[in-house]
Amino acid sequence: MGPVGAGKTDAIRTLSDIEVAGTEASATDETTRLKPLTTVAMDVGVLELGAGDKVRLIGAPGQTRFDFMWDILLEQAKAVIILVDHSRASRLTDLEYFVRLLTIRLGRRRVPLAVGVTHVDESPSESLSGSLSGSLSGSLSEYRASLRRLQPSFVRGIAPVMRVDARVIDDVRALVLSVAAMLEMEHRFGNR
Ligand SMILES: Nc1nc2c(ncn2[C@@H]2O[C@H](COP(=O)(O)OP(=O)(O)O)[C@@H](O)[C@H]2O)c(=O)[nH]1
Ligand SMILES: [Mg+2]
Repeated sequence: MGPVGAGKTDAIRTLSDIEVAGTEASATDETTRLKPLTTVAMDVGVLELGAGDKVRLIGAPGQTRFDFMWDILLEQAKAVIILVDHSRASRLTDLEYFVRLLTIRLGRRRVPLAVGVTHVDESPSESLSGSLSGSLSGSLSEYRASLRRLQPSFVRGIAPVMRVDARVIDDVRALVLSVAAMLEMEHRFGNR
């Protein structure tokens, strides 16, 4: 999940072992100004883990008029990843919006969550690397602080916050494997 332009479609394209069943179409509403093509329904990809295991990658629709689909997708979701566009002034409100939405829609369910911070390269003044004041852990910590403040009840364990470029396979793989690892731990050790 994540706001329009955060990199959901690209992340799934980057990682999927099958051709992504994309649903890109011309935007006709408020997103037209943001980009000419937008995700109107959802993106579906598959990551093969070997031994027949697969991770199905679903990019949730970014437009609010498709909100109803989120309940259907979340019902089957084993884990959730939120992508946040670091170049947007509203980046913290964006994260909070999705955390609140998930809190309401997941109800009593608990799932692993990971947060991927994208478009860092496009925000030089806010760069996550470089000067001390804008150091990697420094800027990522504003997202972590936001999560601590919200204390989302649906999150199982602690949600990792990682810098990712949706076009870079190693970045996206690390993000997906972080939630896969949490699921693996739970599967093996339960709540111990
Ligand atoms: N510069 C830069 N571009 C990115 C990054 N992540 C994604 N993009 C680009 O941002 C654009 C929007 O991504 P898209 O996957 O369509 O976003 P969606 O609306 O969330 O599906 C695409 O052109 C991506 O290639 C990043 O970390 N840096
Ligand atoms: Mg998209």
